[in-house]
Amino acid sequence: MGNYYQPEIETMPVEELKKLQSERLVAQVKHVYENVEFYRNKMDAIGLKPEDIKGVEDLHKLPFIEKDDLRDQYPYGLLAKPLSECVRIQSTSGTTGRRVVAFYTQHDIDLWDECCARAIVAAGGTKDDVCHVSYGYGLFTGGPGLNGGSHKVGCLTLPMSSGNTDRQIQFMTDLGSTIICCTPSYAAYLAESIHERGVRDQIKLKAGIFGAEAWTEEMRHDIEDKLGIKAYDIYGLTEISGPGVSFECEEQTGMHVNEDHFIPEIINPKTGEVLPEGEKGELVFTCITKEAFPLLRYRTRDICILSRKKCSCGRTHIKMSKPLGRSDDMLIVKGVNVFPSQIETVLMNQGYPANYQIIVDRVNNSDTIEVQVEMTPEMFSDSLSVVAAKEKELVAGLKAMLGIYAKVKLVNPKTIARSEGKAVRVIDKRNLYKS
Ligand code: DLL
Repeated sequence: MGNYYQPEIETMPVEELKKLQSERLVAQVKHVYENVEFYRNKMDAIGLKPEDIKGVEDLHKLPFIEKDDLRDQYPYGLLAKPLSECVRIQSTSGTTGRRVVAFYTQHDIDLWDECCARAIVAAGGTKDDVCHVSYGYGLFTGGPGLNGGSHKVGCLTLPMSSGNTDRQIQFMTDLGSTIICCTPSYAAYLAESIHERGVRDQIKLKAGIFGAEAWTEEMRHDIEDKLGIKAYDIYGLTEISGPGVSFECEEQTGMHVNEDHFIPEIINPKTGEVLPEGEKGELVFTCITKEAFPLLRYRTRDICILSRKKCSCGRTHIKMSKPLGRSDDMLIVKGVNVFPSQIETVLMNQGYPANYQIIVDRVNNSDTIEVQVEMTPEMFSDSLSVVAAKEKELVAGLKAMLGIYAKVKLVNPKTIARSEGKAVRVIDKRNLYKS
């Protein structure tokens, strides 16, 4: 049996949990129908009344909501509470065209913090721990979420944010950090840096809480060995609240979804049909406790499997597998969500042809992205320094669009392989998703 932050909820018998979900779902549907025109219109369009939703068994009757809906309703269209009751926004990283802004009341923040506290306690955290949070702070949900969870548990919280590895390691050794929260790629980089500096014996870490991007079991073992810790996965997305939508327990065989707040479903991404437990498909979430920004049947585009197999930790909440892929073309590079279409927009705006390739790799545990673009025949005749200047211009354009550095390589006309079917735009050499 494990440690729980809220044992009565985390180990609640499944029948009771379903009852709780049903009550909360009914109230939530009423809340959004009354307060959000978007939901009212969507439900009216299919003749669905709030009273038609009597419990979780009726969930499938509700229409889906997708990222495009969020974009269309930006910024205030999905708010279900007056702005005067909202205390915070968080947003997805980097992207201008596809920015998602999520709103929180104080109650929403409290519940989110509790979800993260559950993850920290599941990783062995107590008030005696020193919790080192190296997720980014700011609009990104990683830092604020784990920070809030750490406070709830009563750990001494180090709000490090990302970057400045020397300072990270110094605080870690001086203050005796015992739990580290960051992306798995940064954890691997930190592990390497700690070894390089020869300070491994001064590190007191016992656990890591890693998420926000895909990572493999091999990477888990590597980080665990190098740092002498147990590495736990944590999942979440800005739209649904942030980290802590689900988290791993000591069994390390999937992440328990905080089902008292989020109802997960798996659907066939092509037909929208709900699939039975154990089948692979797109993960959909319904928020049943959020006040300000409650999404119902939100399509995450993450491909997963759900399982209610009994877990040795004693938690009854359903487990989701690590995401096994995406049903759209979104890439996560250095923790930033990148859509190939954004890159194409920048290229087109600067007069390049649609012959390009995006190559993503991981070098020394850090993601790299290179965009190879064909020059037009006119550009080709230019001198080397002109080409270099053009590359620089594209790098700046991409930085403005994506928020990260992408290397640019201009190549000769007609050198990028043409395809007879769908163009292969993205080559991801990281092989992060395994099925
Ligand atoms: O990445 C929230 C988060 C912060 C989760 C810190 C965990 C730790 P977004 O930036 O909105 O939010 O990105 C959400 O990231 O749909 C997944 O595709 C991916 N993702 C998140 N966690 C994992 C994970 C945060 N553990 C998107 N494994 C999601 C694989 C993950 N992919």
